[in-house]
Amino acid sequence: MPEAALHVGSGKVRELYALDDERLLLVASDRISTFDVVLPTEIPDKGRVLTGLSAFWFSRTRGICPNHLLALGDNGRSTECRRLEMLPIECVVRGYLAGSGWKDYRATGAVCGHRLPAGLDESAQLPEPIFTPATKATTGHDENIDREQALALMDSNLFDEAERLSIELYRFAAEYARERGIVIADTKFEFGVDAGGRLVLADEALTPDSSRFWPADEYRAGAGQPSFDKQFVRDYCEALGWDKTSPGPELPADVVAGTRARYIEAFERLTGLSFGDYLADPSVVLR
Ligand code: Q0N
Repeated sequence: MPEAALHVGSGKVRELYALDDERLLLVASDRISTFDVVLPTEIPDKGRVLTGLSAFWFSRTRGICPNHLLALGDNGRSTECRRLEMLPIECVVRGYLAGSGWKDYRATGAVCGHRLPAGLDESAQLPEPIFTPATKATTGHDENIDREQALALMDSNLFDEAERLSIELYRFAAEYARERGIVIADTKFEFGVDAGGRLVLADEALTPDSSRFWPADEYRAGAGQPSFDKQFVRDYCEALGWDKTSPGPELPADVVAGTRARYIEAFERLTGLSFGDYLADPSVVLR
C-alpha cells in the first residue's frame, strides 16, 4: 500500500484508495459474505482469485468495451485503475431467473419493466438476457428499477449504451464460461465515464462475488441452484441454524478449505491457467 494513499471507499470485501487525481488502487480482501453478512473467518487467497479473474475478463473483453485496468499489483490482489465518473446505477444482466429477478417475476410477471413469458420456473434460462438495472444503495439493499426510473438519474444515451455493452459482455462471458462447466446466471457491472465522455467498464467484473456462478453439470430449472463458490458456507450456516444477523459464525477449517478450493477451481476452469502460476506472476492473466 502506498504510504500516502487516501482511502476513498470501501465495500463489504474491497477497499479503494486514491493514488493521485487520475488513478485509484482497488484492493480485494479475503473476506467472504453470505446472506449479506461478512463472516469473521477469511478464505485464504479469495481476493487474489477475484482480482485475477476480473483482470482476465478485462483483458478478453477489450474488444467489446474499454475498462479501467491500468496495472495488476505484484501481490495479485490489487488493481491500479483509471479514475472515472461513475454511473449512478448498477448494470445487472440476467440470463436466468434467480434472486430478486425470480421474486419480481413471480409477483408481477416482469423484471425491471421486461415483460417475460408466463410459466417460467425458478432458475429457468430466459429467452434472451435482460438488462435489469438497480439503484446503488449505500445502506440496505439495491432496488431494481426500470428504464424510466433510471432516466431520472442519468442521460438516456448513456443508459442505452450501458445496456448494450452490458448485454454484449454478459453474452460473451456466459458462452465462454458454459463451455468450461460454469453457468453465469446473472452478473453486475459498474461503468464510469472518462474525460472524453466514453463509457468504461470499472470495478471488478464477472467474478463469483459480482455474479451468480452455478455448476453446469448440476443445473436444472425448477428449484434454486447451488452456488459454485459459496455452497459449503451456506450449507454450514443453514445447518447451524444461525439467524443471519451480524455477527456471522466462524467457519471450521474443512469449510474454509473446501470453499478456497472452489474459488481456485473457478479461476482455473475459466482462465485455463494454474493458480500457482498466477501467484508467481499475476500478469499471466493479461496475455
Ligand atoms: C468507484 N465504486 C464502487 C470497490 C467498489 N475506476 C473508478 N473510478 C472512480 N470511482 C470508482 C472506480 C472503480 N472501480 C467504484 N466506488 C467508486 C464501489 N466500490 C466500493 C469499494 O470497493
